[in-house]
Amino acid sequence: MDIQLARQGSRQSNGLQVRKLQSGFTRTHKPHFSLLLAIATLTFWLPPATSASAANPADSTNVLFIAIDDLNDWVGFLDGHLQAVTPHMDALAQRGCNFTNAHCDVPVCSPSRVSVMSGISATTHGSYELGPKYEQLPALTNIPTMQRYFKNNGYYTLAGGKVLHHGFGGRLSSDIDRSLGRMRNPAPPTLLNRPKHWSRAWDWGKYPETNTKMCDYQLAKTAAKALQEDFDQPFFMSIGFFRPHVPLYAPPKWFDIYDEESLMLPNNPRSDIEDLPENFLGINNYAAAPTHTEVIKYAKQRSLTHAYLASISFVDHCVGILLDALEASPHADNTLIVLWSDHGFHLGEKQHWAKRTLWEESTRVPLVFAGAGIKPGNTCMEPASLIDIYPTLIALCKLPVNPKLEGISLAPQLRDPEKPRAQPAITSSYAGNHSIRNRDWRLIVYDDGAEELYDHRNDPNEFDNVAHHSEYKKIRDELARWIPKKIAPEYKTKSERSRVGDRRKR
Ligand SMILES: [Ca+2]
Ligand SMILES: [Ca+2]
Repeated sequence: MDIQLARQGSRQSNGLQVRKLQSGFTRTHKPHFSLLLAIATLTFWLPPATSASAANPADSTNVLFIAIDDLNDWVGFLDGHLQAVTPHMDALAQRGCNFTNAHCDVPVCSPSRVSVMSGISATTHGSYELGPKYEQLPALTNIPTMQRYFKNNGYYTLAGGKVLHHGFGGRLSSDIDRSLGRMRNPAPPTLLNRPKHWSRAWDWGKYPETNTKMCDYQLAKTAAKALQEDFDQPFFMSIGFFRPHVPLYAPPKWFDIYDEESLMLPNNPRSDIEDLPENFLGINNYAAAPTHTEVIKYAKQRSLTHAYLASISFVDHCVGILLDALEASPHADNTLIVLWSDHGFHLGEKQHWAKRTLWEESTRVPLVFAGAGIKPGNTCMEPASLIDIYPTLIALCKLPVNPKLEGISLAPQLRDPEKPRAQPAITSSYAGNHSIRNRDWRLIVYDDGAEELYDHRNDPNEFDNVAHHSEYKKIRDELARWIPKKIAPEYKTKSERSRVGDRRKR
């Protein structure tokens, strides 16, 4: 029998009560918070560096930038799945600021990463899908990547794994001073679980036998070693982990920490889709993800959910290797850490799998700042966007303001997590479709005028579309003021323009 997830459990809660629910997590792996707080207060609440270009790099703030691929809110420090085992990321969230209402700019890998690394929204750069690389987008010709901006301001840049979707290629190749490698995780010689006619990417299971064969693990170890070095300059290290992106292969030990039969499955009543416009129902996920009908037909929901959670716990282990290495390094006290995922992930909610929608499952992401200069033990429920990372890091490291950026620094919320943010988090999926998410509400508008409106104070699962309830018109109109006015059409490379058909439809 399906068990309802945490968000369902908090349906009757207001924002404060939701937070109470979060703090109600009782995990044996959770560190003793009061002790952690005391240590963190002593160790990490240091005055920010005075200048990135200071003669002594010890006076500057280093950055450890950790990107995770396709990780939704199924982590212990958010309220997405109460059984998720993520001790290392939970500990990081507790020693820093956990933005519980953070959202991607675009709910798909490549454009989301372009937005993060450029600080520019898709409605300006025009990439809404896999395809164009950062360096191919005309709108970004004069926009330095975050890494390039730090490098130009005296930083030594290291990067490994999946940071930009296609890596730092072309004119971006010199943005990174040292590569830490960009391998792929291994795949088994034969299919493990997927029905044969499903996309090749959608297989999952216990493979390989050990962590040492996984490139995410190898990357964590390589980065851990690099963190022990002395650098002549402050460093900006970008690490991009591939899991829990499909295929969901991970060593057996990560599957074995969950009991598949008793796993909670998302509460996704068929009736939920009855009050939805058709626009993003059946959105095709680039023809890769299975439909919910297919998942149910082959009875794969439970084992896919298991594999997703196993992949999350595996990547949490990799994050732990990095954080332990930093803690043991000469840079423990003057390194700022940011951890984020490029977008969320559906596992059956609204009869959907994977991403590209404008609902909470697709847009909501983990976002944590911790380390040098960050007050520990904070939770911020104000809306935040991933495009805010770039201006935030600049502010925290005291680099010159980059006036071209479209995000807004989160530094005020890092000082006071209750400080209101005027701007909601805006997510766009394909040109002309937007989600506007503030502290309590989500408005979705589609390019044909269809709308959805959700009251997150009592409907965290977005079950009840109240867009057409007249009593909420004022709220709707307030949110609608934020709908982007200038919307860049989807930019397609030459080879993409030659493709026929609308990839959005199944
Ligand atoms: Ca992704
Ligand atoms: Ca509904």
